[in-house]
Amino acid sequence: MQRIQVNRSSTCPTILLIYTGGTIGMKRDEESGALVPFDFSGIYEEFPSIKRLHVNIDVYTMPKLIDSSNVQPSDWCDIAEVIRDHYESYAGFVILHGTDTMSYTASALSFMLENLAKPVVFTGSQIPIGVLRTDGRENLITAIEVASAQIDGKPMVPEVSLLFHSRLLRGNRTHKGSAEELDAFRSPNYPSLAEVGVKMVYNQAAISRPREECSELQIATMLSEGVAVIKLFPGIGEYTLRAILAVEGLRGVVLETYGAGNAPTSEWFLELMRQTVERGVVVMNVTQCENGSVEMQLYETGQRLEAAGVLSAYDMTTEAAITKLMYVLGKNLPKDETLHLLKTPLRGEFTL
Ligand code: ASN
Repeated sequence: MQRIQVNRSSTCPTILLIYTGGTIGMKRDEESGALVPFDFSGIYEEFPSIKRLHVNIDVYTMPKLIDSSNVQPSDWCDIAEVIRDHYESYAGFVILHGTDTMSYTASALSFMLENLAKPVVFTGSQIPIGVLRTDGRENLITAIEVASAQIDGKPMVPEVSLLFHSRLLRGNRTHKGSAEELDAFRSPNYPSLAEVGVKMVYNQAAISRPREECSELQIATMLSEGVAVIKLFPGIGEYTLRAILAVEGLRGVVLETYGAGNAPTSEWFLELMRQTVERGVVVMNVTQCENGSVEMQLYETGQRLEAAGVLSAYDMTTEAAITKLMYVLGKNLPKDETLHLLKTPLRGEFTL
């Protein structure tokens, strides 16, 4: 892997910019006119204004720059390892990532980086950085500012966050909500960690801080396979559902239900859920609604699901629920400990 030191001044904080690919890294090749990956080691030449941030920036380019649609859990592990290997040398980290799966990576990393006490800020862009009207320049500059910001000599945002357009959001609360708008990310059930306007206004009460006695950063790279998402719809076929749930190696299911966590009360459906849970598969209930929380006690349709052994994911995004299942099941703990971790907010991913 390549690591380029761009600049260093002992009086400024130093952050590590980890470049993984995505639209933000694209620039038009002058000869061919095609969009090609931009070399971020030339960041100061390209954007001299970055020097005014008084931040030293080292650039770490991942060996294979990818469109984020190609991201796999092994890529999350590679990013986690880069952070771990360079953790002590940097005040914070900015991850340049494609927007399509950025919420999945940010959610996964929030769980995988155990005892994190420094900022890890994800950003990207909808328009390539080499295009005049790019949103990447502002996103990049603001993400660098967040990763290096301090309060009382400590990092301002010591958690995994996602900076896009005019908001800094908790990574595991995000969802890419627009394929076209520059304001592309939503945090449906949690307030912004900061609003980016004329000033950066941090929402101190919403930012999570490590405990005083926080131990060393550990990374969890054992992520479970066998996780599936099932979205309910009126008319979902019994045989389809049976086939999905019968798949070999299935360990966890994120069930996207209606409203406050409701599902059909037909006997075949509930019996199938019961059998699946009895087989040891964890089923987590996430709402299909854009915002709000699962509340299985509210209606009979939710109560029956709870009685079948389905767990509430409260107001978690599907992205957070999938990656949390991969992370928790990857620990291969006894059943009661697994359930305890799933029912506990580990990184502020849901509100009870
Ligand atoms: N397909 C791109 C990606 O996710 C989209 C983007 O970054 N805007 O890598």
